[in-house]
Amino acid sequence: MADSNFIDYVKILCRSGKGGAGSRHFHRAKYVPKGGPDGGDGGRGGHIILKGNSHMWTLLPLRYRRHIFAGNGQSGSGGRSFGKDGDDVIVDVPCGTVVFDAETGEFLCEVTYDGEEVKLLRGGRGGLGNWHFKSATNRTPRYAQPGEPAIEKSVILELKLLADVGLVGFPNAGKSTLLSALSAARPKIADYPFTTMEPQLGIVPYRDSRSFVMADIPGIIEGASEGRGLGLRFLRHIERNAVLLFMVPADADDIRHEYEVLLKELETFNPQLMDKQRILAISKSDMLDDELKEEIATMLPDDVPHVFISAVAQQGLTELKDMLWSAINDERNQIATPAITHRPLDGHHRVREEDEFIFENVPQPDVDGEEDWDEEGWDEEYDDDEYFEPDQP
Ligand SMILES: Nc1nc2c(ncn2[C@@H]2O[C@H](COP(=O)(O)OP(=O)(O)OP(=O)(O)O)[C@@H](O)[C@H]2O)c(=O)[nH]1
Ligand SMILES: [Mg+2]
Repeated sequence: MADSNFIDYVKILCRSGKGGAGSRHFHRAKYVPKGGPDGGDGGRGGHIILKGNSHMWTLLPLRYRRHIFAGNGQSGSGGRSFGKDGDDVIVDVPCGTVVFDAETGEFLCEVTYDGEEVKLLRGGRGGLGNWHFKSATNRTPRYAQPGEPAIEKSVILELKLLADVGLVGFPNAGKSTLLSALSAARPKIADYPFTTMEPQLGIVPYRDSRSFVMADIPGIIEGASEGRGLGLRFLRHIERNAVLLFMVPADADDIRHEYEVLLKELETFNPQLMDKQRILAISKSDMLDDELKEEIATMLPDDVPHVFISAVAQQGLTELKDMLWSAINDERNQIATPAITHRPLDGHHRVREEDEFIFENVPQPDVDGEEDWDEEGWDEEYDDDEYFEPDQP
């Protein structure tokens, strides 16, 4: 998958900025023999902020940005001068990006809509300068706070596509053909399994210039939830869809069984997917005559509405769009509300080729980073233990 443009998983090392040290300084001027403490406060370290961008649809730009470091705050100085705040880093991500801790797999945050800003790592606060510590009993405090340390974290960003309708079916069910018949998307179509290797989005025009978004994901096979086929990688893209359109081809041996296998895979992957509204489309029904359709209809599961379609012969497509549209607009299925909880990543999510791709042949970041602090005027005299615990006179 290394050549692909659709990247839905990246691992990045992030570090917020360290707070600048407070200054320990005394006012000195001609005829002012004891000017008193006037050391200013250190500046705040830069935050790392994620920002939703609806023009992005993959995490590709981040694949080549393995380290994201915010600026450190500068130290305060005499005359109660504040140190400059460190520069924040704003990282554009596609809507639907979910962030996990790469060490523990714990869910950290998500970005869902355009323009939404989420603070991933907070910059360290700057230390207070020595003039804050002057008191009646100690008029010449010789200490100031150091800045708060930076936070460093390795994170995994995962993209979960936000589409109204997700196509669910075995390989070769005709999913891509349907997407190309309904939208301007031109996915590759062929009569062998796993033609589609990465998700595709298409905008489906509907009556009165309304439209909805449909996602074609790679075919699912039995055992996909355990990683067989291309399954697991892509199942997460249907977590965020309002409606799931199951597709079983008319020439399947047992339509009901295929539907149940698909359902079972989704349930094993994430039981919450069972709460989504489903529609069953019998694809390639140009191969059926009316009599056969009636016969098949009696054998279909009755907990799901069904429709016979043929993308090639353009049959049943209007009826299908009507069904999808009313399901999408059903209040219970609005994308904004479904509370899908992002389960923590487990071990086998993390050990993947992408990790190697990112971290192979790349010099590991300088984690101790002492020089960095010196550049920004970090005062060696203070150690972190001293923070917020100035010696009392
Ligand atoms: N007769 C008929 N054939 C169809 C129809 N829709 C798709 N096909 C054929 O079925 C085969 C598979 O179609 P695709 O759209 O690539 O199937 P897919 O579900 O996207 O398959 P994967 O991407 O491999 O998961 C192709 O040879 C299509 O021409 C249809 O409505 N009628
Ligand atoms: Mg396909």
